[in-house]
Amino acid sequence: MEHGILERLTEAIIDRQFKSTEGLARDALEQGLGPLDILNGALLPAIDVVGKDFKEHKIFLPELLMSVRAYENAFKLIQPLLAQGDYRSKGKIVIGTVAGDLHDIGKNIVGSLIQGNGFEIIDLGVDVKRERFLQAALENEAEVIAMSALLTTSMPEMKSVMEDMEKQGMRQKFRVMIGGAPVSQAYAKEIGADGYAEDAQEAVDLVKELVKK
Ligand code: B1M
Repeated sequence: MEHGILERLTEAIIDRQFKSTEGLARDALEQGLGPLDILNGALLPAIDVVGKDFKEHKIFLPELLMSVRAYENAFKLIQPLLAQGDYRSKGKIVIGTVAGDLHDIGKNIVGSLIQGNGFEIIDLGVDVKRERFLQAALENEAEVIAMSALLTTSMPEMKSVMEDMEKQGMRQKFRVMIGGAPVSQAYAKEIGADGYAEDAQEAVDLVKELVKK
C-alpha cells in the first residue's frame, strides 16, 4: 500500500495548499485507502500540527483558516463515504455546536461516523441557539440530543440547554450527550447529561448505549 500519499496530504494541509488537497484525497482513495485511513492518517494529524502551531503563535488566524479550508476540501470528499452504512435508521440524533461557537470539524466527524453506523443525523450546524436543540428534537422525534463545544466560553450553553429541558418538563424525553475538547465526563455529570464521549468512536459507542436505554 502506498503511504507517501498520506504524508503529502498531511503536508498540503499544514502548508495551506487548499487547491491540492481534494485531488490528493481522491488519489488516496484511488490507491485503495479507506476514508478512515485518510481521516486518521492525514487529516487529523495535520489539524493537530496546525492546532499546536496556532497555540504556540507560530501561525495566526488567517493561516489557520487556510489550513482549515485545505482540510475541508479533502474532508468533503470522504465525508459521504464515512457516512455510508446501514440505512435502516437505528434512531434519530440531533447534533450541533452550541451557541457562540463556530468550531465544526469535530462535530462533523462525529456526525458522519454516527450516521455511518446506521443512525439518522439531523445536523443543526454551528452557533445553535439553546431553544433550537429541543425544538429540533421534538419536531424530528429524535432519541438523542448531541452537543459539541470547543470553547471554554461556550461550554456553559450546554448547561443552559439542560436547564431549559428541565424547565419545560422535557428532560426525560431525550437522552443528552456532550463532547468537545474542553468538555469532560465530570462536566457531563455536573450538568446532568447522560454521557460524554472523548472522540468520534466513543461517540458512536455512546449513541448505541443511549438508544438502547
Ligand atoms: Co479555534 N480555538 N478559535 N478555530 N481552534 C481552539 C478550540 C483553541 C483551543 C485554540 C487555542 O487557543 N489553543 C481555542 C479555544 C480556547 C478555549 O476556549 N479554551 C480557540 C480559539 C480561542 C478560537 C477563537 C476565539 C480565535 C480568535 O478568533 N481569536 C475563534 C472562536 C470562533 C468561535 O467559535 N466563536 C476560533 C476560530 C477558529 C477557526 C474558525 C479558525 C477554526 C474552526 C474552523 C471549523 O471548525 N470549521 C479553529 C480551529 C480549527 C481550532 C483548533 C486549531 C482545532 C479544532 C479542531 O477542529 N480540532 C483548536 C485547537 C486545538 O484543538 N488543537 C482551536 C480537530 C477536531 C477533530 O477535534 O473538535 O476536539 P475536536 O473534536 C474531537 C473531540 O473533541 C470529539 O470528537 C472529535 C473527533 O475526535 N468531539 C465530540 C467533538 N465534538 C463532540 C461531540 C460529541 C462527542 C465527541 O458528542 C455530542
